[in-house]
Amino acid sequence: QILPNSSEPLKEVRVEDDRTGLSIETLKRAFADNLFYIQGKFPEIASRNDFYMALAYTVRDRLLRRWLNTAETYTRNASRTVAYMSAEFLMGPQLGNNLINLGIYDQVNQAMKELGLDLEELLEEEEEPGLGNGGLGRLAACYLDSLATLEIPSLGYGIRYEFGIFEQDIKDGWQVEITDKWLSAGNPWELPRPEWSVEVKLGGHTEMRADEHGHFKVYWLPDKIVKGIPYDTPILGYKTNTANTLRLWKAEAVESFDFYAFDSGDYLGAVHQKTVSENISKVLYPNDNSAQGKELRLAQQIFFVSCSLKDMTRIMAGQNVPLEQFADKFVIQLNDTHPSVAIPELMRLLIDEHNMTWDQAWGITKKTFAYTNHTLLPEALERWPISLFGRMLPRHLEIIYEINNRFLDEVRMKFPDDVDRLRRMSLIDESGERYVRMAFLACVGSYSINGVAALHTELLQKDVLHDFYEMYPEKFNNKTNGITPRRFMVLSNPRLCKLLHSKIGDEWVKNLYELRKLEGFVDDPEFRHQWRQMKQEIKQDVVDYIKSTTGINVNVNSMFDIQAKRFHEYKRQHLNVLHIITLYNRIKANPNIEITPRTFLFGGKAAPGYYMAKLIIKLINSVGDIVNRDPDVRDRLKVVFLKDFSVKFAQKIYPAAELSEQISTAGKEASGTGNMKFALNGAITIGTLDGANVEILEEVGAENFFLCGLTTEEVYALKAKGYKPWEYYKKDPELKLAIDRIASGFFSHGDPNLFKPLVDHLLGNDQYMLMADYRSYIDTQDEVSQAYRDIDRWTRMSILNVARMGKFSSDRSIRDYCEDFWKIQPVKIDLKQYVEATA
Ligand code: F55
Repeated sequence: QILPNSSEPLKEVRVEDDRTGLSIETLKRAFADNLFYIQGKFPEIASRNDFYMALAYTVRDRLLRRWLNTAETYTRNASRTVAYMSAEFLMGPQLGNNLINLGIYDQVNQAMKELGLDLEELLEEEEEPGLGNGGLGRLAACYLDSLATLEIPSLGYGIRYEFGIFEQDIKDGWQVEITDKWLSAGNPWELPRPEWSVEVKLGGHTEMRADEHGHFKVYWLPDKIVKGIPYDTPILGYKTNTANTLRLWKAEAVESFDFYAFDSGDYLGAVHQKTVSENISKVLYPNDNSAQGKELRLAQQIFFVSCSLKDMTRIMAGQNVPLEQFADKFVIQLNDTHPSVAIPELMRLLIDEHNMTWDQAWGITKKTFAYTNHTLLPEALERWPISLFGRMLPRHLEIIYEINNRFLDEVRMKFPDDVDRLRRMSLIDESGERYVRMAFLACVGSYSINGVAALHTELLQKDVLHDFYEMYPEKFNNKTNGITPRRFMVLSNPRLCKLLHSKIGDEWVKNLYELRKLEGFVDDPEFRHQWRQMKQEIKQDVVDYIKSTTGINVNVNSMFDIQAKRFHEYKRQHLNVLHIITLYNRIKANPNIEITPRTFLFGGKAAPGYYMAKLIIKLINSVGDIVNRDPDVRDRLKVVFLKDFSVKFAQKIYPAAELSEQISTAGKEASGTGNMKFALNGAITIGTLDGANVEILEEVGAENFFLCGLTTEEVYALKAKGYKPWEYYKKDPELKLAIDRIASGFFSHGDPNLFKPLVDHLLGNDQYMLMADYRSYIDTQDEVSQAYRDIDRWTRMSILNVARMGKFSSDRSIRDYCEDFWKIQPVKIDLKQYVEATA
């Protein structure tokens, strides 16, 4: 019973227009009101941040009505709900996106203008929540946007890190990390919900004891309890009334001060306990594609997963849905294995805390979870040392052992007398130190297992999860990633949108396949002219930006050749560098050589502990120092490292790109999503047959894509027959010269030691086969340069890339998830005045 029992029925009360109205006059009034009553400022003394906050609250008020209507509808209908569990949500700035999705960007722009303020400047003011590393976290954010846009009841569950991904500075060409204090100016988009706090147990031991009926039961006696406090952020769909919730958990000590240790006089001990608890949600681990096996990381995982599952049982109780129907009420999507301890945690909750039998609990669990794998790299597959796992989660380890025993019985039944298979498939790796294999646990405990691009899913089935594919072929399926066109087109590329609007309207924002209509204009010279004009204007903005932030002069007529993504050897930013050096060497050999002017832009962070990735950043800056200054180059080549790549920054960069570098070693990049963002904004891809590149090529056509490099099969075959990078180096004079220039110290003030580790890697084992792919890459780049000189051909390719990107909307991905295995339908939200209780 939510409403008080009273003889007087509750009256409907109209919420003040100032909190809901969308007219320019109302927006201005509401803005002034928020500046005064929330920021406590009058315009003359208000800072830009005060203005930003006042506007953010004005927008939030308008979201709240939709949010509460949505929550009320879901509660009333006890709607089936997707719980998207992810250790990362890389949301990006919220204000602009909410203006777009509310459909009031132009009104607010006008309102601000009339108040003498510049909306662009206010948007710039927002500190983005960098609660993710890269692709995986950004995918989660795109999916929340699509879920809300498609009106699917959903909740995002994660961690409210106090410090998100570090801020990147460059000092003397090296990456330097600075802590990210995204909360320091306050976060207007979140609402704390302390009344829904939950407790999470950690450590201790288990005991078997008889209950009051004489039945034996396992009791877990933890040695630590932490409290999780939910912070909710509304996620509004594009031009719908649906506003779903992102619920992030902050860790706190159970009782701040008055616990046992304090009573016994151990004041500092008590304060220490508080710090230990709060550490759990303190900082995001800054590694992408590598799992570190750190204790605090496991604590983060069980913390947010346990909070979220208990939250789900609370929601069910509130809607009078019995726990037996857990799998009907919720589907839980696991964003990689980071939340996969949810599987034993749900078992524990159902068995230990709700007295279900094992079979009952397992039946529910197996129907609840679905697992998305994001990587084939062995170093990124999570494994927890048994000792560490058992110390923190003794009960969960027992449950995992039991799951494993029953699972191995199943395997034995299906594949009799195959001892090696049992060893390979066991949830416990016993080859040396014993580990829990989280990907295997996720496979056994889920009804669906998906990869994130067709090639990736195929390789999962053939390779990393082959045994599981043979065991459970019906569980495997592909869901090619997608990106939201709202943020990565409508918000970030207004010039392109205006041009599209004039030709094909706006339907494409909700149905990206509508972009196909552009194909009808590709032969129209006037349209092509407008297209080029548009690109030129966007590039000019970036030229100005680079000038003001780095002092480097960039030629607006040069080709903008961009590689922006996390730094990793498999992504091969250094292959790109070898191309730059090759062009430079050609100029040095013949200063009058005809060369297509290019600006090489790089952006991205390296994991702080990843030495080789940091050395590649240093190499880019070192090569830039030489190339950018050499008078022989005559400004035909420029190399710019754009520091601190983020969602906010990405939105500026993608629209300006002409060439998109997607050159990972075939078979290594699960999907990639930057590749989609570039192409959707009219860049042409130079890429390998890896991840979603394969599907982009298929969609845009081979004549609109620059393909290079070995295929996955060729990579495997070459490895098998014995790969000798040195041979490629010896045989190719351009490659040899490029490497020699690095090795000799030419780019390091004569110091041959600086880049030696990199050179040794490349000529030694060259794990990612740069040497093998060099020639193909360079020749393809030469074709790119040729193509760029044919302005009409290039423009046509650019238009056709945009026209044929429909498949890569995250709306398509989410629709596929819904139809294939979430089995969940849209719920329409009526916008009515919210009912408020009054005396
Ligand atoms: C973060 C932490 C750990 Cl322990 C492991 C991996 C990561 C991480 O950030 N992974 C990641 O971003 N993976 C990427 O996921 C994208 C979305 O599916 C893919 O497009 C991309 O290929 C993949 O590398």
